[in-house]
Amino acid sequence: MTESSRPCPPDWEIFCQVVDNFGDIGVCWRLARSLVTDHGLSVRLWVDDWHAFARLCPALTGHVGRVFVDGVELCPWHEPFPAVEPASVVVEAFGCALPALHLEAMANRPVAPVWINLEYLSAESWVTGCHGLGSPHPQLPLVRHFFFPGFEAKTGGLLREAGLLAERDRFRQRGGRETWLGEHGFDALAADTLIVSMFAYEQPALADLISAWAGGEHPVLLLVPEGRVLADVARAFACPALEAGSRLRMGKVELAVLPFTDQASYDRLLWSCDLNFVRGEDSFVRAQWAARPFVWHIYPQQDNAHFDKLEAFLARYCSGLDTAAASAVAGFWRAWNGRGGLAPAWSALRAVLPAIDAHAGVWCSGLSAQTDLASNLRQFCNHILDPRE
Ligand code: TRH
Repeated sequence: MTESSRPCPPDWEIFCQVVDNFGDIGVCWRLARSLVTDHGLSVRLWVDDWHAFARLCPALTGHVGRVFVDGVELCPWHEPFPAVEPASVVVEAFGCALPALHLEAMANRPVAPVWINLEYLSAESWVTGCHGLGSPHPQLPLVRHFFFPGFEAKTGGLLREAGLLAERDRFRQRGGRETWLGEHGFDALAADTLIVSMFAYEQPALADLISAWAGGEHPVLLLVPEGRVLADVARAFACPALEAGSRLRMGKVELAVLPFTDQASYDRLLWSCDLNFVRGEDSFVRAQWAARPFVWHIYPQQDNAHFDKLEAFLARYCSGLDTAAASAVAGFWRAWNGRGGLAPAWSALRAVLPAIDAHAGVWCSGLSAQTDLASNLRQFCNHILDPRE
C-alpha cells in the first residue's frame, strides 16, 4: 500500500487488533459503519487479523489488501506500517497501541489529530469519573483521550445504529421470526416451544441445564452458533462432535448448530428467540436491543475481576424487577458464570420468564433514550477539534 494510492486521509481512522475473540473487531466494525452511514464520515479501519475479521464480514473473503465494504475503507494492519497521513480523529480500540511511525506522523501534523482510546464497556460506577479524561504522551505533543461506553448519560453510551430499533420492529411486525424459522426448517414447532440462542464461552456444567430442559414440561429449540461452547454442547448430547448443520434431539430439546454469520444475520437470530445467551461485549449489547430475556456470559478476567462488572450490571438491570424475578435473574447469571448450580437456577428463572420478557422491553426503551456511542464520540471529538462546537 503506497501513500500515492491514498491521496487524502479519511476523516477518521480506527485501529483494531482482533485478540482471541470477535468482540473487539465486532465493536470496531459496527462503529466504523455507523460513522459512515449515520454521520456521513469517511472512515478507515485497520485490522491485524484479516482471516478472523472475514468471519464477521464475509465480503472480505478473497481480498488480501485494502478494500471498501459498506463504505468503510478496510486496510490490513501489518508491520512495517506504511507511511500514511493520519486522519483528523484516530481511534485506538481497547488500548491496542498505535504504530510508532503513525504516532510520529500524528505529532507532525499542523493540527494534532484527536486521539481516542476506546475502552471496554462496564456498568461500574467509576466509569463516569474516567470517561473523557486525557493523558498527554510522555514525549510527543499528543493527548490520548479515554472514551468509555456505558449505561448512563455521563458515559459514552452504547452503539446503536440510527435505524436499528425500527428495523427490529419491522422484522417482528412482518413475521420475521416465522420466516426465519421456516427458512431454517423449523416450521412445525409446538406453540409452547421456548426458542433459545446460545453464544457462549466454554460451559463445563452445561449438561445439567440440557438435562433439565430435556426432562422439562415445555419443548426447547436450542440454536447454537459455531464457537467455543460447542464441545460442551456435544458432551451434553453425548455426541462425539458437532458442526454447523448438526441437528440432534434429546427429550424435549431439539438442537441445531448454526453457521457463524455476519452481524446483521446474528441480530435477526436474537430478534427471533425467546431467550438469548450472549457473551463478551457486543452480543451482550445486541441482546439488550433485541428486548428479550438474555443471559450474559461475561469475559473472564484475572482474579475474578469480571464478577464486579457482572454484579454492577445486574444491579442496574434488576432494579426494575420485583424481588423474585431479580433474584432469579441474578441467580441464573451467577450460575452461568460458574457460581451456583444451573438446574435449580433454571427452574427459578423459567418461572419468571414472562416478567423478564416485559422488563426487557422497558429496559431497552430506557437505554434507547440515551444518545448512542457513535454520536457521543463524534460530538466529543468535534468539541476537541473546535471547542466552540
Ligand atoms: O467474541 P467475544 O467473546 O468478544 C470478547 C469481548 O468483546 C471482550 O470484551 C473482549 O475482551 C474479548 O472478546 C477479547 O463476544 P462479543 O463481544 O459478543 O463479540 C462477538 C461478535 O461476533 C459480535 O460482534 C457478534 C458477532 N457474531 C456474528 O457476527 N455472527 C455470529 O454468528 C455470532 C454468533 C456472533
